[in-house]
Amino acid sequence: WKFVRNSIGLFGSAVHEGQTKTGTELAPKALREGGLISALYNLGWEINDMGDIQGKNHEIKKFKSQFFRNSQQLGIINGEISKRSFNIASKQQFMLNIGGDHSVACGSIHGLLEHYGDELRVIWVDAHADCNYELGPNKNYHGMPLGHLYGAITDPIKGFEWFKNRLNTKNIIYIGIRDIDPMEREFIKDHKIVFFGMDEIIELGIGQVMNRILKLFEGKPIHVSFDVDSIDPEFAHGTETLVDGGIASREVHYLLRKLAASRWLVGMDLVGINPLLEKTPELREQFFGDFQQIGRIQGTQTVALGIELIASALGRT
Ligand code: 6HN
Ligand code: MN
Ligand code: MN
Ligand code: MN
Repeated sequence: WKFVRNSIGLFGSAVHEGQTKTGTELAPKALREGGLISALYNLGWEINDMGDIQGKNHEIKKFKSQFFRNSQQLGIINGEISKRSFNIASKQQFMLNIGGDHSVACGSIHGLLEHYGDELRVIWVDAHADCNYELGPNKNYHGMPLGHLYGAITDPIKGFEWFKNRLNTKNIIYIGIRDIDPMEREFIKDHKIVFFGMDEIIELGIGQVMNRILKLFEGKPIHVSFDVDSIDPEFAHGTETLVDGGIASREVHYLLRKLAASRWLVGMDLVGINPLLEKTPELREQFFGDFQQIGRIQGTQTVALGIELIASALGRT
């Protein structure tokens, strides 16, 4: 595999249909208005901005589903995301998918699997394991995309006719998980999925965690699926599923800088930002975050942090 490390294929997935609150669909716009594009440009990237996929444009008459909320609509949206993700990877560009809730990672990873095949490695940074299947406790697909990609959901789902790729459970590592449903716990145990939960991060330190992960994934194309609820609510309050005791902001920046420095990182989802749930909704202008390198950014606390996280993953030193 190879990809040209100077070009980004970027799109927003303006989607909230994977859960019950509105707001995550506003994140792509908020990140753009906050200065995301110029931040990436200032880091030396060429940007192919494909615009946003709008969840609400897909009009479906019947929403009733035996599987999960908005299943047909999410199938159509993720089919579109998968196509874009595959096209970007085929052009050897970095795939940047701005969510949206975490349901949009189904499509982006599916598209990368189409191009990279079994070589692809995934780092899932999240408070949650997102591998519910059958009926997840809440019937929300944002808790299920990995269950689906692992092949644990076997029934055909209307809207997902395009879905065919599988993610081998050996090719994923979790970081930051601390709120796991019983079904997920069993699944992770049975499949011996490698994870670094909060206890492991505290006991080993994030430096040792990253050493181990980069050794395991050495030389492979890596995709990072980053849910902002992995971060401690102190630093990222604007998200639906807050879980206390999370990763500190300096540690997630370190994690992403390490991935950038490896030069194996080929894709990123940034998901879970909900500007409507922000504790302090006033826009903050940030001048303290490497002003010269990424320029001026602004947004709510979590939006501004989101831009900074993407910058760290894309080579800010
Ligand atoms: N996320 N495990 C819970 C559920 O509803 O299945 C929470 C899922 C959270 C999903 O944060 O992306
Ligand atoms: Mn969510
Ligand atoms: Mn998630
Ligand atoms: Mn989560």
